[in-house]
Amino acid sequence: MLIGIVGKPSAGKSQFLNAACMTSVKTADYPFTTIEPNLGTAYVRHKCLCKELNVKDNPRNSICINGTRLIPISLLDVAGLVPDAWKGRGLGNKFLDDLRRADALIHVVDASGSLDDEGRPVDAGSWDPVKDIEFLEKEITMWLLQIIKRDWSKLSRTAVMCKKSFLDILSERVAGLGITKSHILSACNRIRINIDKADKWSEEEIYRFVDQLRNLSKPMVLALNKIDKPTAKNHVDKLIKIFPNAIPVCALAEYFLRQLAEKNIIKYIPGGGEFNILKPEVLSENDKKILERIKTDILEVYGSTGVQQVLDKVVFEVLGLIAVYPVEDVKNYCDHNNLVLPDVYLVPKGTTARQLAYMIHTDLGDGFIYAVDGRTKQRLAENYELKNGDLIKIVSAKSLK
Ligand SMILES: Nc1nc2c(ncn2[C@@H]2O[C@H](COP(=O)(O)OP(=O)(O)OP(=O)(O)O)[C@@H](O)[C@H]2O)c(=O)[nH]1
Ligand SMILES: [Mg+2]
Repeated sequence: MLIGIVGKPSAGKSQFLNAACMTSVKTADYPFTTIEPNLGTAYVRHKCLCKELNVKDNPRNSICINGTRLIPISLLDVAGLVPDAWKGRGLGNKFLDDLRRADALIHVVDASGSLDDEGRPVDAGSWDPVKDIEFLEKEITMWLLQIIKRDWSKLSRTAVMCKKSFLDILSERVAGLGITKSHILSACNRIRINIDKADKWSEEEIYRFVDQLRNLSKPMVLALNKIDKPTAKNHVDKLIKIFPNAIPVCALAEYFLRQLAEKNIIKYIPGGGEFNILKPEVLSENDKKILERIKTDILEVYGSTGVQQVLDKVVFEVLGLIAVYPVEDVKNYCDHNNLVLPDVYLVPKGTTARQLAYMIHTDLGDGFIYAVDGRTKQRLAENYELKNGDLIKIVSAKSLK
C-alpha cells in the first residue's frame, strides 16, 4: 500500500510526512526543498479483535495499543508540483514518475492562502486555495494523458488489425501506472463510452476518459494544512462547502505533539482531540504557550490535528479497504507459533476467502479447501466475500509449516 503526498511547493508535504511517520525529512519555507522522494511508514487505526475476544494478542505485522490495531502503510513525499509540471516545468515529470506506483494521493493544500501557485509567499490569506485543487488534478491528468496518448493511435490500429481487444492492449500499456483493467472499464462506464470504438474517440473524449482513469486509479484526499494560521479559517469553511470530504490539518502541531508524547512528556494518542501534560517541569515557557495554542486554536476548534484522520480516510473510505485477521487455530485465535492474532491484512472490499489465501501465500491459495469463520466456527466457501473485522482460518491441502 503506497500513498503519495502531493501539492505545490511549501504546502507542507514533508511536514505532513514527518508528522505521520515521525521521520525527520528537511522542511523549509522556500520552494523545492524536497527533490528526491522521501518514504515513510505511517499507521491506520482499526478496532482490534483482542478486546472482543478477550485475549492478549501478539501482533507481528502491526501494533496493538489498548485495543486499537495500528496497521502500517507507506507514504511517499515527493517534490512540489507547479503549473505545467507535466511539460517539464519545475521538477516536472520526474516527480510525477515517482507517483506511478501510488494507490492513492494525499493533496496537501496551504489552506492559509499565503503562497502563490509556485509556492512563493504572497499577502497572508490572499491566495485562493481552490485554484490549487483544480490545477493539481489537471496536472496529473495531463501527465497521464501524455503517456497514454503517446501510442494511442498505434494501439488502437494494432487492436483493429490483430483483432485483439483494445482493452487488453491498453491495460498492458498502463499497468506500470497502477491502472488496472477494471479502472479502464469503470472509466468507460462513467462517461458512457465504448472501449471497442477507441480508435474513433475524439481528443475531448480521450481527455475525459483519462481524467476518470486518474480519479479511479489515484483517488485523492484533500489535507487542508496550516489551520493554525489566522487566515486559514475562512478558506477552510469555504473549501469544506465545495469539497465536503476535505480534512482540516495542522501537520506542524501533530509533529510537535507526537514528539512530546514519544518522550513521555505528554500523553497524546495520534488522532485524538486532547492531550495531558505528564511532566510540566521539563516544558519551556514557549513549549507551554505552543501547547496552549494547539489546544485552543486547533483541537477545540477542529477536534484534532487531522493528520491521522486523513490517513484513515484514504485507506478505509477512499480506497475502501477492510481489515481481516487470519489465524490458524480458531480455538485460541493463534498461528502455529502460538502467536495470538498475529497479523491483520488490509484488503479491498469484495475480496474472497480464496483470494485472501493467495495474498498470504501462493501455496495456501493453490491448496485452498475451505475457510472457517473464527467466531462462529462455520465453514466458508472459497467465494465467501470477507467482511471488515473478519477472523478467518484458511484450510489448505498445502501447509505452510
Ligand atoms: N504554520 C504552519 N506551518 C507549516 C505547517 N506545515 C508545514 N509548515 C511550514 O511550511 C513550510 C514548508 O513546509 P514543507 O514541509 O517543507 O513543504 P513541502 O510541501 O514539503 O515543500 P517542497 O518540498 O519545497 O515542495 C515549512 O516552513 C514548514 O515548517 C503547518 O501545519 N502550520
Ligand atoms: Mg518537501
